[in-house]
Formats: sequence, structure tokens, C-alpha cells
Amino acid sequence: MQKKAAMHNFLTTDLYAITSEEHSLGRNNVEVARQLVEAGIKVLQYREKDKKARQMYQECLAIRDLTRQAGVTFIVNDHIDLALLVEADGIHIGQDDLPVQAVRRLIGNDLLLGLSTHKPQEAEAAAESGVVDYIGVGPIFSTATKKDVCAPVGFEYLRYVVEKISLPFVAIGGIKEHNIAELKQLGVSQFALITELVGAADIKQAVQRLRQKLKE
Ligand code: 3NM
Repeated sequence: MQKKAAMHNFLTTDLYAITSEEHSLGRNNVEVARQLVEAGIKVLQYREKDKKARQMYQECLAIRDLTRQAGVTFIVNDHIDLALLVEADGIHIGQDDLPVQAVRRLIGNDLLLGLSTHKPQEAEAAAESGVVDYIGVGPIFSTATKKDVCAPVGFEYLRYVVEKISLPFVAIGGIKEHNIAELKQLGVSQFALITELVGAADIKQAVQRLRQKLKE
């Protein structure tokens, strides 16, 4: 997918789905991705912390196929090699990963580069770098899904990003059906969710209910 099209999916007000097999009720990542794509998700990130490279490669290849056919923006978390090998649309990294300038040198200009941020200085640095396409902002609410995550940043940091940072951003961390509308009112248009989506017994229904909340 062209970078512009990949970004277009990203900019529409909607859900940003992230995989996590341990929270997927016994379903594997590829099956969950298939259900998310069938439910109409437009941005999907492959995130898997405890698997061998070979297995992640196979899963990413399968998910790349699914997402390409459906015009879904496919982003790989952390693994630059995997993102390049499967021709993903983007890579998402954290503050402890390689510097964004170095990553940009590796991936070239055609892939989206996303960076997790947790405080104003990190958002400012991302914006000033000139190489980051979007930032993650979180955790907004408390979450048990990410093991090494910092304490929730609440709305204060979110408000800061809405008002002061010109980069597109995606809110993350503890986002659920009952709090998503509140975030939209604060100016969020992309909502990244793990457990609320991959941990739903009926993924299609979960997507529909969350989207309904965004319309209200
Ligand atoms: N990153 P859930 S919070 C992967 O703040 C991740 O950067 C975060 O999972 C950050 O939707 C988080 O189940 C976990 O709360 C999000």
C-alpha cells in the first residue's frame, strides 16, 4: 500500500487493533486478525512479545496477505526485520528501541513510523525529529496488558498532545466500550485497543459496539 493510503486509514476516526495471543481466548493471532479484518478494522498492528522469530514471520506473512486484500494498514510492533520482510505498511516502536532517526534510515521513506510516548518531552522530541508519522499516547487508563508500562498518564498528557503536538496520535491503554466516547470528546480520533477487541468472545460485535459509541 502507498504510504499516503496507509496514513489515510490511520487518520479516519476509528479503532486501531493490536494483536496479543495470550489475551485472545485461545484463538491464534492469524485467526483473530482474520476476524478483525472481517469486522472492518482499517488499522491492525501485530504485537507479540513471547514468540520465536520464525513463528512471528509466518504469522506476519499470513496477516499481510489478509490485510493487503482488504486494504487494511498493517503495522508491525518492534521487529523492523519482520516489517521489511513481509512488506508491512509501518513499524511501531517504543522509547527503549533504536532511535527514530536510525529506524528511519533502515526502513526508508515508504513505511509509517509510529512511536509510543508517555510524557510531553517524548511527544515534543517525536515531533521535532521530523521522521515520526504518528505517536502513541498512553496509557490513558490503567492496563494489565503491557507488562512494563508506566503508570496511567490520565487525561493531562492527552490534553497536552491534543493542544500542542501537531503529529497524528493514537490513544492507548485501558480503552473500553464505557470510556471511549469520553476520549473522543477530548479530541481523540484513533483508539488503540488490545483486550477489548482480541479478548472479545464476538470480535465483530465488539467492533460494532465500539464504533456505535464513537458515533453517539
Ligand atoms: N502500550 P489494553 S498501553 C501496548 O501506553 C500498550 O504505550 C501502551 O492494552 C502505552 O487495550 C498498552 O488491553 C496496552 O489496555 C494496551
